[in-house]
Amino acid sequence: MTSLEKYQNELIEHSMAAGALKFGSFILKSGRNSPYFFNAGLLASGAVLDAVGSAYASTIADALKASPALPQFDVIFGPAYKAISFAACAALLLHREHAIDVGYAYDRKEAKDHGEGGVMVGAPVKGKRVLVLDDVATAGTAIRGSIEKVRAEGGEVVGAVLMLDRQEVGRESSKSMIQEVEGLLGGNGSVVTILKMKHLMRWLEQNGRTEELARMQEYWEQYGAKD
Ligand code: OMP
Repeated sequence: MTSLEKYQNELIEHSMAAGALKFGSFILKSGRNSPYFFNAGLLASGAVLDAVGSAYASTIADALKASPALPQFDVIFGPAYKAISFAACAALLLHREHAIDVGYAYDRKEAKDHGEGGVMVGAPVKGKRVLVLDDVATAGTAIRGSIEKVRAEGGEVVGAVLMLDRQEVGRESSKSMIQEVEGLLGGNGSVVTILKMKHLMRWLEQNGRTEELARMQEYWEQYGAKD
């Protein structure tokens, strides 16, 4: 793997300093015992959000220019709770650093039955091309839920952007989570990520953290999605 982009390095360093990225022993939602855990809820200061927003914005802007490209979109949707602020920062930094102006929307976990009502807040998604933004994905359960929510509101999901793809194989399918979610989006939809497990391994290697790297390698051999 080639060297890390500046924004990837910065996001890892901020995440380590904030205690959001930890190496050790952690039981996941899947029951797997992982040598690392990423708690995006701890990315919680102005400086850190600046790095997070910048990393999302650079990943999105690069993907819009890539081939095959991330399709053009009108609105970023960040699901409650953690992704709400990240989606706001991504929209802000897309505008400030890349001159791309898109809408920003999020949902409520409980529907409001008065005032404007409903579960969606922010830019309307009905009839719009929507990019779903989320933090960590393992099996893709959360991201699938977000796609359904946007569709239920009449939006067309054209892609997704993740902070971290843990690159794990599912229990029932030999396909990676990314392939499965892209399949759900149809022909043109694509899923892009700021970081993958392999980037974290590269960072450990660059920083001489050999013990942690060895444990990551072991986990990768057991559960890594090698596509
Ligand atoms: P999926 O919905 O299976 O893709 O997993 C995403 C969820 O896993 C997150 O919303 C967290 O609840 C949790 N998680 C992390 O936040 N960080 C990790 O490093 C690993 C997990 C996890 O349990 O797999």
